[in-house]
Parts: sequence; structure tokens; C-alpha cells
Amino acid sequence: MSHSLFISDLHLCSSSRKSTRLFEHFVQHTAPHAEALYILGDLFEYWAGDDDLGTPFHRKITGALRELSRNGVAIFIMHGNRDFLMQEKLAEACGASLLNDPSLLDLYGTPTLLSHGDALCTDDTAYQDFRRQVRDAGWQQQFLSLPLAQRKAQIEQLRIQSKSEKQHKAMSIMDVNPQAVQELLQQNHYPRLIHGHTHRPAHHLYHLDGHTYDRWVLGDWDKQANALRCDSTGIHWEDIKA
Ligand code: LP5
Ligand code: MN
Repeated sequence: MSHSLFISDLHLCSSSRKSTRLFEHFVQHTAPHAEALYILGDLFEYWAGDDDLGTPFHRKITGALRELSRNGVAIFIMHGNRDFLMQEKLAEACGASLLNDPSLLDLYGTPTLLSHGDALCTDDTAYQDFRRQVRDAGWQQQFLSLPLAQRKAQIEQLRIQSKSEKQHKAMSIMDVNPQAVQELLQQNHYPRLIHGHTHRPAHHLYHLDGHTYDRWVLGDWDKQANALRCDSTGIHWEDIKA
């Protein structure tokens, strides 16, 4: 049956051996059966700029996706909070298209909104302030004009700060804000929602303004691979064996 797959938060890097192995297996054995693969952000642990495409690790990942695309699977990549600096060169190397956050699609007859999910964590005001700054086109242009090694050094500092701040943030602050979710759904005429980022895989069912809607949350790939499969019968967790 025609179907599409959704994954997010793989956080791939050269030291993430287990998730890289899971990813390669997924791309070679599971994804080729789909007509489309949607990567909803944080494919990489971080992305410092498209001039970092040449490392052996990045070539391995982009090559695996390009091969999948050559085999006829449409690949869509959305920015996450860690890899929002991915640009056209990266997309081209993967044989993929970049997807806006959020994106509203008709999936097998059901309107479906796709998002990474970080923009919905509005209670995390420190993060949202930071997000506004680094999503600014002028800031990005200036950051990307720095030498790659300098960008990576700044990102390492940021990772240390982020890890330390997260230890003091309440779990509830780092989840989506229900009001932010409601507003997004109202603005988009009550679609089904799929997002990642929070690493709390779940299927939520809500009632809002007389509508029933689903919120599917993808998990990260730290301990095990997870993906959602969508076809004309609905959405299901994909069984991934590695
Ligand atoms: O990713 P995760 O889930 O662990 O944590 C996120 C938020 N943290 C981040 C930071 C990334 O993890 C680090 C890698 C990003 C690479 C980006 C590349 C380009 C930018 C380079 C800038 C130097 O996204 C975390 C959230 C958490 O999700 C849950 O939602 O809480 O947010 C933070 O911890 C951010 C802090 O609260 C605020 C940090 C302020 C840093 C100020 C330094 C300014 C540097 C210059 C920027 C203009
Ligand atoms: Mn994320």
C-alpha cells in the first residue's frame, strides 16, 4: 500500500554509532518501500553550514539518502533546532527538498500539519529568545561568514550551555504549550499534527472547538529507531527491525 514515513531527532554525528547504524538500516531496508520520507528536523546532532558537507561522515549520510532518492523515494527535510543552518547544497546532496516549518499537506485525504515542534515550546522563554535571534536572516548571514572551525567552536560552547541550562528547566517547560498547539491548529483549520523535538513519543487525541484531532509525537533515535507510517487508513508506528 502507498505510504509515507516520518522520522525526526536522529541527532546523527560521527560518534553516534548506534543511531547511525539504525539510520543506515532504515534507509536501506524500510524506507525504500515508501513513496515519501519526511525528516522532521534534527537529522544531525548539529549543522554548522553547507560548507561542512565534505566530511566522510556527512558524505556517508547524504550518500545514503541520495541513493534512496534515486530509487524513487521523495525525501523532504525540515529544519530542527540543531540543524536549521541546512541549506540548498545539503538538500541537493541528499536528493531531497527542504520543507518549511510548519507545512500543511494533504496526506492520503487527511490534512496534516508537520512541524519540528520547538516553536511550540513557548514556556521555554530562554530558548525562544535564543531561537528568535538565530533564526534571523541577518544573524545567519553573519554567522555563516565566519570560518567553519570558528562556527564549530561557538556551537560547542552553546551545546555546553544548553546542556547545563536544561538540567535546571522543569520537564513541563520543555514540552509543547497546549495553547500554542491549539492556536496553530485553529489557524490551520484543525489538521492532524505530527512533530518531534520533545523526545516524548506519543499519540494524543484532543477535542477542540467541536473538532477531534490527533497529535503524533516522534521520539529521538538515541536508544531505538522510531518512525510513523501514514497511509489511507491512518497513522501507525512503523515496526523497525535492525
Ligand atoms: O537540542 P536539545 O533538545 O538538547 O535542546 C534544545 C534547546 N537547545 C538548543 C541548542 C542546541 O542543542 C545546540 C546545538 C545547536 C546548533 C545550532 C547551530 C547554529 C547556532 C550557533 C550559535 C552559536 O537548541 C534548549 C531547549 C530544549 O531544546 C528543549 O526545548 O531548552 O534550549 C537551551 O537550552 C537554550 C538556552 O536556554 C539559551 C541559550 C542562550 C545561548 C546564548 C548564547 C548566544 C550565542 C550566540 C547566539 C546569538
Ligand atoms: Mn529538536
